[in-house]
Amino acid sequence: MCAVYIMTAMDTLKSLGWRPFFQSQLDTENQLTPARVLGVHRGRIDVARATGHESIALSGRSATLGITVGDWVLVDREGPVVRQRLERSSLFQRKAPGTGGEVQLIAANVDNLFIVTSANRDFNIARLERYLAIARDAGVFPVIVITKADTVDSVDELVNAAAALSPGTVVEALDARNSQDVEILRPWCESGQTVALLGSSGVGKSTLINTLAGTHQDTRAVRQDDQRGRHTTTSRSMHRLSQGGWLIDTPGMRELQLFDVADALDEVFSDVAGFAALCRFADCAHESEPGCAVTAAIDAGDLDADRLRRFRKLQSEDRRNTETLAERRSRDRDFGKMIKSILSDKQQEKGGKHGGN
Ligand SMILES: Nc1nc2c(ncn2[C@@H]2O[C@H](COP(=O)(O)OP(=O)(O)OP(=O)(O)O)[C@@H](O)[C@H]2O)c(=O)[nH]1
Ligand SMILES: [Mg+2]
Repeated sequence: MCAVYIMTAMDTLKSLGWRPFFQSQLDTENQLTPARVLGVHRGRIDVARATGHESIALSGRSATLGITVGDWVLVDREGPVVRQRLERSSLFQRKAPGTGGEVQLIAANVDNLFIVTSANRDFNIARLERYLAIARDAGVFPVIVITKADTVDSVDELVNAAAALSPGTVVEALDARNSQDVEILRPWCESGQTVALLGSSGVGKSTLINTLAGTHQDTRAVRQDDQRGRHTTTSRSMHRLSQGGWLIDTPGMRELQLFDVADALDEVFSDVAGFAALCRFADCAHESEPGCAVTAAIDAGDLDADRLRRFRKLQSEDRRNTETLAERRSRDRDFGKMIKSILSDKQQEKGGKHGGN
């Protein structure tokens, strides 16, 4: 009877996305059970355990664990208290908008990413390259989904342009409201798989989830004049597909700044990086240096000058943000050290007083 229960619980965990990677982090001694974070609110999280769903308040130490949607946490078997956050298999994060140099977590433990764009003015090659770099960096499989294919005569040109961006890129064009069309995405949302959807406001992320999962999340028409969305979705949430995996909806983000993704950029732009490796000088800026293989490739028509320009733009944004964030981390570390030393001075003072008494 007990063995049957354990198998059922394990099956439920697997369907929640549980993997050997998480299992290996469990300490068999303690009385904690794993739970998947489905939603994060101010001071609370919604989780799913093998035994069902619940909402748990975060306070004290659990409030400092930096929990995001998709995370696995360990919860007390008896009471609803979060004790630990497990190491993540993947993480989406961005530099928070503004100059503060803060990092904002988007989603964790994601397997596949639907990069959603629409067959209208939202379609933008530079934006797709940015999202592809984010996917590579997070170690997740990207699928470019072009929605609103029903609104244009032919979507082939857009599909070809997107497919040419990086070797092996999968591109699907569809009407996100049409249940037959979205079936093409099922192979990436099988049981136990977690898929995050990223894309500008109004491209149809929530619509796609509603059609795939049969849910009724709010969606709103884009503005007629510029086709822009209205930021209808305001928080991240996970949605279950019947007999399938999980979809994470996210609000359309105006700004998705890169940081610490230099290697991922080299992968996405492997064509440019490949030519650059042939330049005579290792630090070639691909401007007017002799023996520059990149400018030679542009002259020969083997490389698009615009692609090089976009690569450089993303590279310099990445370098700038990486520096800002490193500075902030170092400031935070110094601040932490200062607080520690003040506390230890105070403790010593107290110890001195007690010693004197
Ligand atoms: N014709 C057509 N309309 C679509 C398609 N996908 C979405 N829409 C419409 O586009 C509008 C915006 O869709 P949403 O799903 O709210 O977009 P979203 O990406 O979730 O937007 P935010 O929540 O603001 O980030 C809605 O009116 C949808 O009905 C599509 O494939 N074809
Ligand atoms: Mg939405």
